Amino acid sequence: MVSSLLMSCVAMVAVTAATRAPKDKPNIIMLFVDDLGYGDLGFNGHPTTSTPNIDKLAWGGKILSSWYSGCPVCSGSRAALMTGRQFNRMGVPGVFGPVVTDGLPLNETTLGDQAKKVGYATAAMGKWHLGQRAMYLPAARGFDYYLGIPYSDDMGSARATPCQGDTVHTAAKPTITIEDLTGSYEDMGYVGDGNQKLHNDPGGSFLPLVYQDASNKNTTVLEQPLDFTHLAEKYSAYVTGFIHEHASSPFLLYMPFSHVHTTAGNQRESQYAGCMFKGKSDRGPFGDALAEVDWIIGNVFDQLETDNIGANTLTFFTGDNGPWMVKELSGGSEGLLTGIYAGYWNTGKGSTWEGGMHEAGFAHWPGQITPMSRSHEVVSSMDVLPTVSAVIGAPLPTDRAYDGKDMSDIIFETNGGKSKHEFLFFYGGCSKKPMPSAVRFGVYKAYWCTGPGLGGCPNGQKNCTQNYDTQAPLIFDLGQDPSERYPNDNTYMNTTDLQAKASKALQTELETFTTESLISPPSIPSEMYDGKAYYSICCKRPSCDCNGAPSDVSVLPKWVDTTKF
Ligand SMILES: [Ca+2]
Repeated sequence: MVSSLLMSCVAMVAVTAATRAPKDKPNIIMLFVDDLGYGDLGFNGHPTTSTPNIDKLAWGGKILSSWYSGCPVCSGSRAALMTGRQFNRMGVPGVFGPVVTDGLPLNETTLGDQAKKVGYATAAMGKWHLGQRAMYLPAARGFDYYLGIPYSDDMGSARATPCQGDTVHTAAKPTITIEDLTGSYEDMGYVGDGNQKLHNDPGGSFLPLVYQDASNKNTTVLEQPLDFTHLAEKYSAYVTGFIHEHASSPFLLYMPFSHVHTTAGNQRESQYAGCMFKGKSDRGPFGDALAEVDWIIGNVFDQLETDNIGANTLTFFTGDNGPWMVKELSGGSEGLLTGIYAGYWNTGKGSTWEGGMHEAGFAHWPGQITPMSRSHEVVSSMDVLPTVSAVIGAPLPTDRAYDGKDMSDIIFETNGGKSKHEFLFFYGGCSKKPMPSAVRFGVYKAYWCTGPGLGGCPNGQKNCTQNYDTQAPLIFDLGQDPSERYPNDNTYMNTTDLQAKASKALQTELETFTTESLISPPSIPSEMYDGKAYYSICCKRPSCDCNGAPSDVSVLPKWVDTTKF
């Protein structure tokens, strides 16, 4: 009896990660960097940024050089990634403000929900940005754990404790207004109805760092306003602790970085990094912030190696939208995706020009994905959910339309390695409902309108949006012309045939695409203060300013190194 018990204990111990077959419920890591340009990374040719860990992963896997985001701004892009569906199909606006009543509709199935169906442990780190009310935060949307800033870095002021040698201690004040934060998004039509309300909610003034555990669904405010200087150490401790704790069973780790989005105006240079990286990059504060992202990613992959689960882990990397051009040196780089034909330089974040939506991307899985390989087949962030679902064996819901496609053939080089996107439509930017702005088909991209990125037309120009006849869209051959310089050039393409093809696809899209409206759920008791409803995240009413504290590390799981908090 004793010996048989002993034997079974030994057998249990032996079933560790190292012995799990690589394709048996592999771990999934999704790396998602905020406002990262196509040209910002070492592997894509930036001469001075330092991204050795990201570059090593890209080269160790398959670079996906035609990866598109689902929306040229933050919330729409995340909604598309989390659900595999076009953001406007769900009624999600381009951007949710920090005090809104609505979020990603509660009947949507997220990547986390898919992983939970097949028994995965799930964690999210960083910028969620699909609604800040508890019912919309990760712990209610398929993630067991969440640590992060629930929206953009600039949606509230923050602290940044000084590093040695710093002469400036950036304080949280002055308070910024919701109008300051969402003004340029509103100008571009990216803000939904729920964002127009509740402007007097003080919770939007100071960035919170929150922790959630799905087992109790409590949202604990660890800091408000949070400290940017030590944020990366906390993120790193949390994700490496999660990996180690769950090394012997399958997990999904979603890492939408708070970096490298610009901050509110009270931070010098509108970027941040910890003391290891501050002032170190020749690329300046943006390069410092990106180096810190690379450091966290390096720690994650060191942890996989320590736990001997690298071969059990499929990783995707991309950005949520292109660089925010009007932020100048504090924003990212489009690289060669400049959209020269526009005649203005603001062709990044917020626009459907290539610079706004074409992202750096790769897939990495030692032993399953060919190292040093590359494909320019069209993929989308919307493909992640169907692809991961196929890989982990989680059936997709059958009661809804999916815009994303399983990209397994491309990353695993099966069935000719082709994209399943015959037509990939782009919504947002210059388009007015229900029209898409543009479509990618094969090497071509057709535009029914072109317009500038967030911040509008450069040089005080009133209107630089151009509309094109539905039958005669502007067409570029991106195979030969990634910088979009020579549209409708009949020397290289039969424009008439291509326009007819795009127009026919548009007609089908308009006939079949449906959109929904967001519904704001009623107030719940925890949202009431002094007889009035407030929806923001707040450490302590009425001011929501706790001067950084409280940092209640006792709520963190035992696998987090709380000395970093
Ligand atoms: Ca973004």
